[in-house]
Amino acid sequence: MIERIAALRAEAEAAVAAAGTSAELEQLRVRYLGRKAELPNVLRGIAQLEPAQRGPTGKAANQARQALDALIAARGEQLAGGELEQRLRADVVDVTLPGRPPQPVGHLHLLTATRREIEDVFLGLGFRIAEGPEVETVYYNFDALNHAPTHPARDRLDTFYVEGAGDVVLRTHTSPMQIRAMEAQPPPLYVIVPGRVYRRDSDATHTPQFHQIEGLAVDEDITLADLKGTLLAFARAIFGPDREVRLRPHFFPFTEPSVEVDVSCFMEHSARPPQRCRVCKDTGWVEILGSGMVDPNVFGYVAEHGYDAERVQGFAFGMGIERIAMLKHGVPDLRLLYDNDARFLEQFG
Ligand code: 2NM
Repeated sequence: MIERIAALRAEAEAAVAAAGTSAELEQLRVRYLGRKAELPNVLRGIAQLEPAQRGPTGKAANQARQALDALIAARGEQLAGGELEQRLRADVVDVTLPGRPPQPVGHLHLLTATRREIEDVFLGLGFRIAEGPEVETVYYNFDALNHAPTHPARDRLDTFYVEGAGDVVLRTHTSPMQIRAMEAQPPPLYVIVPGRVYRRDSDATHTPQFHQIEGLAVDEDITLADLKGTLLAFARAIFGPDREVRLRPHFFPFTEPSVEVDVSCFMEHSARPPQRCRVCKDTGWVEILGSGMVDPNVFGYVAEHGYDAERVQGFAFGMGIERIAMLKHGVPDLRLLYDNDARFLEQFG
């Protein structure tokens, strides 16, 4: 009997050591230590043995059971630990992954995306971005920008004056911030100023509030060629690498000479002669912005900040962000940009 116990014990020990899973181990526990197993049966039958054999047999069977118990418990912990590891690895949740199905996250408004696109072009050319107040003084909005006292834009029918505040207006362009930028920093200065501007205008092509980006470069030896090269780089970055620009004489109060800048038409013209091109009316050119060499009178207003009109020159330009966005994306009506109709906006994700 003692030999049988030893054989059972050895067999069970080998099986337990070889068990690969907790479930397998549980089957072994039932087989060797369960109610109907051989070893517990031996222990239950001790009383029927010869008195001389009861002691040694009972002792061997007890030891075998205890040893197996301990072995199964130890192996069980080992297996459970490994299985937990595996489950943790398999069940890992990466909370940074998009949901399934992916949830729509929205996108920037066309005007914001266009502003950033334009900003990126000029950042790449070495300009920095400055933003300033939308409520301005007449001094910054008109006087320091060389607007004559009789200039029509000063009229109360054209500009929003803040009631009871003296000479305070909603800025009609972002140029006042360029005067502030010059006051804050001596040349060389390369700055663009994006932002909201306000004019008393409201029809199919004008809203009383719109967005501009203006630019100003002041340095020694700045010429009209620098202006043209800069705006050519801009036009190609926004409207395509094959674009050309052309300058047409114009008038602005703060620049002399002043020009309007056209970009060569970026529409496909080949396939449909009977209809006129919607973008360029078959002229081949599209107006995109106004520009010019900074009038020395403007530097006169910031002379004490290091802007000596005998030493520095500058070019400046201004464009409507709405116009650039509409041209580039073929938007037929300005009001679409402000209606907040998702069916329109979602086309520009
Ligand atoms: C334009 C056209 C031409 C302009 C001028 C200045 C400043 F500050 F230098 F005087 N800022 N912006 C300018 C010149 C703006 O917008 C159509």
